[in-house]
Amino acid sequence: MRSGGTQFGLAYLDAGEVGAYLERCSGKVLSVIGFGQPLPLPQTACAPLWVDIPVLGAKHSSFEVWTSDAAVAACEHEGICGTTDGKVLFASLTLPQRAGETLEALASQAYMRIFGFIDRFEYRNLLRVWHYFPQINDDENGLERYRGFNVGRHAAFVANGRSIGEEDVPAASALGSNSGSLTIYFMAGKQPGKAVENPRQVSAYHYPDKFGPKSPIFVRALSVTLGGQDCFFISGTASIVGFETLHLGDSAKQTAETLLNIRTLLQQIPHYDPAQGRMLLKVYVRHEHDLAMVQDKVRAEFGTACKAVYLHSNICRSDLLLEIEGAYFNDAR
Ligand code: 3EB
Repeated sequence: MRSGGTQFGLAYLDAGEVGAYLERCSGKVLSVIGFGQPLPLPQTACAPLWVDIPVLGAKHSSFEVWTSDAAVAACEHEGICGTTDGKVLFASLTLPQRAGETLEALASQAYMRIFGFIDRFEYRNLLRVWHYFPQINDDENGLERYRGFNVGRHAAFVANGRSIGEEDVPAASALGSNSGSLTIYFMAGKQPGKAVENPRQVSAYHYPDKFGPKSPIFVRALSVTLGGQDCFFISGTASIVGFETLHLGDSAKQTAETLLNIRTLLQQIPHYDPAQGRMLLKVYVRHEHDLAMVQDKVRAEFGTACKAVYLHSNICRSDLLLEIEGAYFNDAR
């Protein structure tokens, strides 16, 4: 970060760094999401969100902190706490799954509440959404829970009159957590972003129904300028070409394919320059024993200037062994 002020953007911090960082960015923190072992944190506009996914490597916790270049105010509506800097709206919700209730119904309720929230504050454009829930690959009433989630998300988009095409669809990721309920956090804008799809992949919202009765709703990447930063949000990216998973059982080849998919997205940024800007990654690895291999390949691709956090998580297709999401920031010209 440049000296003399907070920038719009993202930092991944460990337990030894996050406290001082939050103090320094006081009044400009949009959102704090903790992974791994919980830790007491300095007060922010909304309470930090916790996601029960273990952090891989030497550290026990990792903190995802979104900050603004401008003053941040809290905004609350129907039990959802959010923050805004006048350009983006951040918020999260955690919905417990009660006995007899399906994840499909819960996903639909969650999205209806999200749409109500962003419409209320007039940040109607979802830019980036993160979804976490346990037992993502388990069966629920004859359907994999991730697939049920997709049915519910789809129903809410339809009920809200949102089109399922590039103009209304955010970048996203959906991963398994170890415990907890359905946890979603999101960023919405006054202005829409620009969707970027991957020519090597079928758009997720056009997946055939062999992957579930309703397609997932996300774009592969989204670019938007916020707070003087050109931002490029890369959705969860995996070893999928066309619509099929490639390299079944081969985590090294899946990693290479995933990195090629990310490279293909980055190539669509006008004037992309890997030597400039800041790249951050969240790498979700299904099997802990793949960590060193994945780290080596990610470092070879992006170098040491790229901050990467490694999490031990189930991926939304049972044959996927890893998934990588990213964010790239560059000073807007
Ligand atoms: C894929 O490419 C992998 O359901 O919101 C990646 C990012 C994936 C987001 C979502 C799912 C989602 O299909 C899975």
